[in-house]
Amino acid sequence: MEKTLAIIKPDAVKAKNSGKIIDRIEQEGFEILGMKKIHLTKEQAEKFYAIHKERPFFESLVEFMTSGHVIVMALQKDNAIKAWRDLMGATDPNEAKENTLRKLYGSNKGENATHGSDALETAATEVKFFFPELA
Ligand code: 3AN
Repeated sequence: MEKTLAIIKPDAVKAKNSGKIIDRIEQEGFEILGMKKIHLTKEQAEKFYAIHKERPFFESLVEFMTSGHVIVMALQKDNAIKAWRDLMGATDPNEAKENTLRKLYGSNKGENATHGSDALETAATEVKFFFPELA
């Protein structure tokens, strides 16, 4: 079965929405293989988002992701990558479908409550980044 990396971002943790998000993950049939609450260092965030280094929002993304605790999870399900991205909704919460996590709990393109891997290769890299024991 497929694995993906999910992150509950600092905005959602601060707003005390983590419990509701984790409940949704379980109700939608994902198995949580690993979960931890951490405060990313600048170095970790820069490394994790290295693929976006040239994007204009890179610095603010790193600043936001290091602004508070996050909850990182390795999730497993059939087609976990797409299933988790569907549950999150569009990057911009204003464009996300009703009842998706970003629609419910996100504020804008940066503070959008959750992260999810976007493809098989990135999922493998991202799961390994936080849960080397699961790789
Ligand atoms: P997704 O997380 O839906 O795959 P990407 O790959 O476009 O979206 O964006 C990667 C990360 O950069 C996301 N965590 C998102 O919150 C952030 N991001 C994307 N666009 C912007 C933007 N215009 N301003 C601030 N942050 C952004």
